[in-house]
Amino acid sequence: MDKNGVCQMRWTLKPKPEESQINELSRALNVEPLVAQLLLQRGISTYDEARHFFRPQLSDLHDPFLMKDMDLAIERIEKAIATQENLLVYGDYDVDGTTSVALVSSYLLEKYPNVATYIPDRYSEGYGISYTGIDFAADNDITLIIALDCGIKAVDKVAYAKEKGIDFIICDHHRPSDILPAAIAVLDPKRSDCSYPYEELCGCGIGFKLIQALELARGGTIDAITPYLDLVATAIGADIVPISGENRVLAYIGLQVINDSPRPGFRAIIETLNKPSLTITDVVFIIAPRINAAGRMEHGRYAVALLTETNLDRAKEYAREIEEFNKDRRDLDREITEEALAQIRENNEQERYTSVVFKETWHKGVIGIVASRLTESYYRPTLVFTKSGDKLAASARSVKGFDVYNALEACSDSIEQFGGHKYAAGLTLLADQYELFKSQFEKVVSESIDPMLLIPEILIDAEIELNQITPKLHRILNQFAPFGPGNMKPVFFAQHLQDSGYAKGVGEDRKH
Ligand SMILES: [Mn+2]
Repeated sequence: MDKNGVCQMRWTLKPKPEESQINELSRALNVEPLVAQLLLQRGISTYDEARHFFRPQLSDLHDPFLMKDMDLAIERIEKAIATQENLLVYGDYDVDGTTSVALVSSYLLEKYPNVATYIPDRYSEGYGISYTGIDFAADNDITLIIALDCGIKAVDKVAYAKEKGIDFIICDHHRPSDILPAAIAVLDPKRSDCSYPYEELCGCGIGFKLIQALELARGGTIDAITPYLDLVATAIGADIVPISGENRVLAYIGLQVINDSPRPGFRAIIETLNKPSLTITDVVFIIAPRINAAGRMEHGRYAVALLTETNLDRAKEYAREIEEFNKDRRDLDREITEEALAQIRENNEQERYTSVVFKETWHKGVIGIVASRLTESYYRPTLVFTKSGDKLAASARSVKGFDVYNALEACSDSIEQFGGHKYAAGLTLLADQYELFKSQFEKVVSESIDPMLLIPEILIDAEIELNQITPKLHRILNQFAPFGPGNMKPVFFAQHLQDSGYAKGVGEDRKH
């Protein structure tokens, strides 16, 4: 933001495809060249690809048995059911994890009663498979754990479970390391030896492939499991995976389920909204934060309870509970963001390359959200610290094009532990290292970042003449939905326009 409070933006025009390609596709589809251009920019270059894009159908989904180890997973689950074993469906506390657990556990419960669920505690157990969770399984005579949205790196934990006579089936979409856990089956399309045709499924998407395989192996059809796609669409939106290929089909049909016949847990939330229908953006900004709030403020099992409830009245009670968690989360998030912005101003740190803020009392469940909010005011790599036990813990967020994980690695002598990826990471350090880390991180970023990356970018699909904007164009652009990574809402620009004097700010604070 400049001193007048105006946000500077960097305009980038996407490369335009070859004119000949545009004309060819435009003729093949009988659409305007502009529409053909947008399709080509989204990787759609033939009539057939366009047909799949505009009319996603369940029959477009891939055979689940193309996934490496799927046969082993199905065989083990069927054996567990046949011999009356106790099963545990285990998943992470975020939206992808809790929707996965809701999906797989409620499907299995349709067929077989001895199925329990487990979500680790965000604060005492942390992300992924925990020893506490395995001990819980052992104490309850559970002999098979199906782990969802986590587990691909849990080599030691899976070995520990094995010692206790517990088998694992892992359904994960995170990138594996060289050694896979010694599970009965490891379903992960990112495995180098897995030839599944689509790599970008989320955890809940893999859970869906698992139940699709179970259903097919039992002689059923896809129709039997279509009602579960409301969960999958929600996870796809919340986990920010590309909405391309198979994910587009799952999200498209899943949104129809959300709007036409949502499960009671979703209905309970939607009924409070006053919206005729939900888009994927609504799902991301309305449903997902509520489901996440359970794990942040209290415990992820509240989310699973809401998502698996079959009685609407009880679902409404759960939804009210979750609404309270979400309200608390929002209040904290607003309060802490204000305190953090004040800290930056008081320390005169407006002109730095990084935002690094800390207060002992900030709630650990919202520091990641606050870090994202701070980048809206100061667009630069950001860390928000709070106290965690006898150490400090932080959530890091980056700006587009800058690898914050690498930057943290360069400061590793003042950090105790860190993990994450290019745009978001978490770390812990000793309290007496904070000031050292803060200056190191500023130095590393100031020396390595391309200053251009500190100006937010608007990515523009195409130049347009105002007379090209017609109801017909609007209609066809609507058919590009659902939008998301890999298929963002088209952005156009027009040149030589001037303000005729009637422009005015709109919205709550006239900010837009
Ligand atoms: Mn996930």
